[in-house]
Amino acid sequence: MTTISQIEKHALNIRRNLLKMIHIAGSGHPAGALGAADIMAALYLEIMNYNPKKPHDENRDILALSNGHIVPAQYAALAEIGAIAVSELWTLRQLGSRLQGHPVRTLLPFMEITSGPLGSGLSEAAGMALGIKMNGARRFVYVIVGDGELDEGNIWEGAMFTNKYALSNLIVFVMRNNIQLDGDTEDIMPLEPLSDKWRSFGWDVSEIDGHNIKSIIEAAERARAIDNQPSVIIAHTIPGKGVSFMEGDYRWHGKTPDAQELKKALEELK
Ligand SMILES: Cc1ncc(C[n+]2csc(CCOP(=O)(O)OP(=O)(O)O)c2C)c(N)n1
Ligand SMILES: [Mg+2]
Repeated sequence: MTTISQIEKHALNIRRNLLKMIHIAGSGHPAGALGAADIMAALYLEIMNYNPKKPHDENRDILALSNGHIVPAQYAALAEIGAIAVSELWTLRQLGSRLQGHPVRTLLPFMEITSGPLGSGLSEAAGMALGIKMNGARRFVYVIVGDGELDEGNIWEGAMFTNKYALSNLIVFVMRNNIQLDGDTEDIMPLEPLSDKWRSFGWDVSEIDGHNIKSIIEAAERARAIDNQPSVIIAHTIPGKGVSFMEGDYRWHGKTPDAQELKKALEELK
């Protein structure tokens, strides 16, 4: 078993590496990725059932990243578990690299869906969860969606479908960081009361501090124990978490840190 403080160390490495990657690439989305680092670390180091050496194991759990723009956090997490080499991280967004700016399913092991166009990941994951259920297998499909991504109608189609088939093997994490591309979510398209919306679609809802590793693990355990409906975990997170000048500021949604900013950020992430 991995301890909480070990997972926190992995989350710190994920934050440091994803910022370096985005800086070298000259393009990327630091705010959401930094906010998702603790959940990525908890999923790969503790929550999910898989063997890093066996991506084709038909009994392992699945993580579908629907808000594909935060994929540097996932690549960095895959490096933490040894599924890819740290040196490969520095090829982000280069021509011919397996690490494109948004996930490409066929390029890397453990990339379950191709994403980037927001809104489709939940529906794709629901199809997988239904297939798993029809096969009578015990596997979980975890999905990460952004809060701004919830503006996409397709999310709610997926939510209805998942409820119709009572896909209790599907667990969604909503990155509730209150920002999207060019503003705060409640200014652009108000989502509240968000829990009530999911509940009215037939989902079990929990809300957690998405930076508290213990809370993340416990919420996933609770969700796995529910056997008659899908679960959503609304994870309250801080965009840019860990870097003072990025925290809470939507302008870091898709802005690359320059050399000075990277240096300052890495000094803070220790
Ligand atoms: C269908 C579609 N429309 C627009 C975009 C452009 N886009 C990329 S990320 C983003 C904001 C999404 O908000 P959220 O999921 O909350 O991301 P965060 O800013 O928190 O990282 C938008 C509009 C896209 N990728 N796909
Ligand atoms: Mg957001």
